Amino acid sequence: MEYILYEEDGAVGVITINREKALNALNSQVLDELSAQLDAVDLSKIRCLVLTGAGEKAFVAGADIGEMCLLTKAEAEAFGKKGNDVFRKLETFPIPVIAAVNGFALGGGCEISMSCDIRLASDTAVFGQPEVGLGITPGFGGTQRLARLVSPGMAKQLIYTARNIKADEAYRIGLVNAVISPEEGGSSKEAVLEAAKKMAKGIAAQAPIAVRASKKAINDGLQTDMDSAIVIEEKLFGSCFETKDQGAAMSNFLEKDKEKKLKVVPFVNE
Ligand code: DAK
Repeated sequence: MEYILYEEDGAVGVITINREKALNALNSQVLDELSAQLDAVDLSKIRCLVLTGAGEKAFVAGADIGEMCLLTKAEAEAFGKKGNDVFRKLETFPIPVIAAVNGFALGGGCEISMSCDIRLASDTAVFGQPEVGLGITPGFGGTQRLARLVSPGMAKQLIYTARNIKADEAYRIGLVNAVISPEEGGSSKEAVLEAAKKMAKGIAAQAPIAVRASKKAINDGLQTDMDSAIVIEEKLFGSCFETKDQGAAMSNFLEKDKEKKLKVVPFVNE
């Protein structure tokens, strides 16, 4: 692959969008390669993903404006669908995905971060939906995910004004889970990547089927009314009682032997 890097650290996979010269802007090739990389993740081994951008300056500076500039209506719709399909693949990916947002996350960059389960921002991160300044609407789900993630009023303000916001404001409005500052003199990008990997390892240490079921319950439940959502949770909760992890973890808790009680459960993927 030309624009996607992938490495594994134990049960954590790290995907890097690697088009630094164009601030990791999303062209068709990046989107195709990202989709192929997601398909190639070994889910029997990997329990959490981290998504980041190459370099210090940008996570993703948006969809590729050069590629979009001359699109016809039909081509624009096809480009929008290509992005939306990949973003939806990320959003519904069986295991959690953490965005380590190192720098600019504009337009499609903000949108791809919102397709991830959790966003950690470097202290240098900048978020925004500048599309109306380019004569278009957000096209990779921004009108929908931003309104759901923050609030309709705040999403409208950000989208209508095309104003960029810094990491601390993104945190204040609930767009990111945390802002990570480096040690004095350290790299902001390294700090956010390390924090994301650390969180990913913590997630990977939990019962994997229970984590996957929790993601599915939250995602599916948010698409429906509360009565139906609770049934979705009940079914997924019930399914955990067919796993070895549930039996082992609860028995360990009930063990009288303190040593054994505190022992980390070697969760299996079944
Ligand atoms: N696309 C293509 N190239 C980009 C880019 C982008 N979004 N952002 C940056 N680059 C390139 C620059 O052209 C430059 O390339 P060279 O000139 O060196 O060849 C290189 O990256 C470095 O950028 P700058 O020289 O501009 O760097 P600065 O530090 O001066 O400025 C910046 C950094 C992030 C403030 C600036 O690059 C910038 O404003 N970039 C554009 C940000 C932006 O507007 N992003 C939103 C794009 S719109 C849809 C599907 C999707 C979308 C919409 C509809 N459908 C089809 C339905 C999504 C739209 C968007 O994402």
